[in-house]
Amino acid sequence: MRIGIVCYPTYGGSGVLATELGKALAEKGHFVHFITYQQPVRLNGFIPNIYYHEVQVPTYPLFDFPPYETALASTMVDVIKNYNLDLLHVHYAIPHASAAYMAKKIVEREGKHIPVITTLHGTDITLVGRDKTYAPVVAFSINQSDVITAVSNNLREETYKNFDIRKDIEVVYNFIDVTRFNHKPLDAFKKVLAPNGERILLHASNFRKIKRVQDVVKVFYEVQKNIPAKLLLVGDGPERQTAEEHGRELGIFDKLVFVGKQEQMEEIFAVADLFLLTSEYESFGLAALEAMASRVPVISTNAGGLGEVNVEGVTGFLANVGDVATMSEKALYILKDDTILNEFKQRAFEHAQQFNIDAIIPEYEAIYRRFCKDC
Ligand code: GMT
Repeated sequence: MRIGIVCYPTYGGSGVLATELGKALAEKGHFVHFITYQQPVRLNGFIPNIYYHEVQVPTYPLFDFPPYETALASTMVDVIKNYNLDLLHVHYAIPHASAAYMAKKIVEREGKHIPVITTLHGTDITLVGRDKTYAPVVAFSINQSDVITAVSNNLREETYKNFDIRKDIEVVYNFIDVTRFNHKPLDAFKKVLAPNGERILLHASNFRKIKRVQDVVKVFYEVQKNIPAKLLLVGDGPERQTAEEHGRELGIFDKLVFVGKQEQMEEIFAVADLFLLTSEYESFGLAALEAMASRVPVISTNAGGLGEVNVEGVTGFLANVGDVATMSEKALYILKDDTILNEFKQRAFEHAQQFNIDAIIPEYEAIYRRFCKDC
């Protein structure tokens, strides 16, 4: 099949997921065309049947806001026509679903039907998309998609709650390549981080408000009072400074390791003992799944779809948003005892297998085949 994929090319979960999907589809012999404003971060290395089309947004003195969506729709039209695409799969509704609708209507006038599959990822529905400034266009363009998918049951429900959607929303869970995360810890790396055999707690995110990184620091504060521990914080964003400040105020800054944005997450997960995800909302929590695939148990909130990924008492524990006391207590329960920790590690790894790429890619292919019977 000839598939156009539209996504955000940055470190966010939706872009990572879309890029990994495109790479996996290409490996299965499909022709995949990425249409984005920048090379997707995970699109590293040459794969012959992957094409990357950069959306150029010309500036003009009149434009305070260069019209990205128009440039995106025009690029989609070019790629559909030049490569005779069979379908478009857009990730994150804003502005991808509405740009796809525009492109679809343009090529329709020239006799070409292009099915649009829209995958909803989270904040496109629960945060940004709900904003009145965007909501009517988001609802309209989702309804115009030929297929709508959501990455968890919770996000499906949230979408129905927040928008007047008149179509079925199908749940296709996020996935990971379990072989990629099945790494042995690098001893040298572990020694630098935790020279005295401290437990390593890990948080990775875009440090936005919704992640409540201050709760990660608070949980760690309680943990390090009881056992030798270090906290590794990966990623960057608006709340990083506040988290650093919080660490200084609590007098534990020397136990915090902020490493900024990193690409080789599998090396990092491999040295961790526990993953902390204290978000106010997560549609799914791809980072938690990556941790589990790396044999790292998870302490998370029970917000959104996190309960569909992290299983209470099996792969880790869940607590109400802001309930630092429970999260700390459960973290200590897991970390205090080697046997308990190893049991959680093993179960986290086993549970992650059901989200393996091999199981999920065929679900997307089956959706595509509805529109492309003989390709
Ligand atoms: O919030 C983020 O981490 C970024 C955001 C994105 O769209 O890139 O993530 C959302 O999509 C991910 C992939 O489907 C999910 O795993 C995240 O849970 C979701 N984030 C939120 O719902 C806040």
